[in-house]
Amino acid sequence: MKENIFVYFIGTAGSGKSTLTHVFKQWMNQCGNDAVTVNLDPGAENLPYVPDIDIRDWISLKEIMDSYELGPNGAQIACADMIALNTDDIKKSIESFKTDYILIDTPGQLELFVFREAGKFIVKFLNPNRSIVAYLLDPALAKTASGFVSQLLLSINTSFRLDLPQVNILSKADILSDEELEIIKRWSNSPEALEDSINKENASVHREMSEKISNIIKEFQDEIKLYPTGKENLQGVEDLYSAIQLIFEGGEDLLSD
Ligand SMILES: Nc1nc2c(ncn2[C@@H]2O[C@H](COP(=O)(O)OP(=O)(O)OP(=O)(O)O)[C@@H](O)[C@H]2O)c(=O)[nH]1
Ligand SMILES: [Mg+2]
Repeated sequence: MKENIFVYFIGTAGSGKSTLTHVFKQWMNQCGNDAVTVNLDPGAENLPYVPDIDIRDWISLKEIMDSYELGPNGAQIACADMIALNTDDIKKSIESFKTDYILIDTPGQLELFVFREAGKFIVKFLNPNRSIVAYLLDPALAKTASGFVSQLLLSINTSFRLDLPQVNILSKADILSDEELEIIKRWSNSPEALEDSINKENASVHREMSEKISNIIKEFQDEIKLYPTGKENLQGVEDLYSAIQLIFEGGEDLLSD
């Protein structure tokens, strides 16, 4: 068996991380591949799946709020740092599964995992060499050119912070009309089309800043490869899996072992 791959599902609150973690595992199981799910969100309520490993077994947001008299946001920050103290247990738990893929559902607010040192620490501790970020762009926030750019900047920021291979996903693609999906695809294929749309959208006072931001995006990627996914019919998951396999195994399928 090859060394396992850690996939971190990261995105803004409500972007579909937990759902995609679930859908990805379903797809893996259907294909006869082995995967385990890890919930790293101590405040998660009503997860769409039952995690194989659950940070809530070690840390409870409610208990932290009560013990330290913190509000939900302060408690989330305290929890984010406490997760790092439990990585040894989490690692042992993961190792007990002997699986191919570890699907990690990160906390609702992206900044808890991406901007705090605890996130970096967890990645390095679990496996720095076989980890990838599956970054979810929420279509509800990416329908306008400026919204799309803001989402891309967060994606670049995540890449800058965690310094891991990264795939960009357009989650919940099923809520977009065909026309909306085409426009977003055009923006991702052509920085010029994106810049053109930003210029049409923004008042001239913003134009100079928009150009500078567009240049940053161009420097990172000439073409932004976006993987649309949707929870119905496991839409887009096979392409996402192939992209991850390509990065780590040169495209070789697990089943070919
Ligand atoms: N139509 C549609 N809705 C989706 C999809 N994925 C998620 N949703 C819905 O979007 C909402 C948020 O989904 P979650 O998977 O909980 O998102 P999340 O990023 O884990 O949310 P937090 O952890 O709370 O930040 C839920 O109501 C989901 O049912 C999808 O592919 N299609
Ligand atoms: Mg979630």
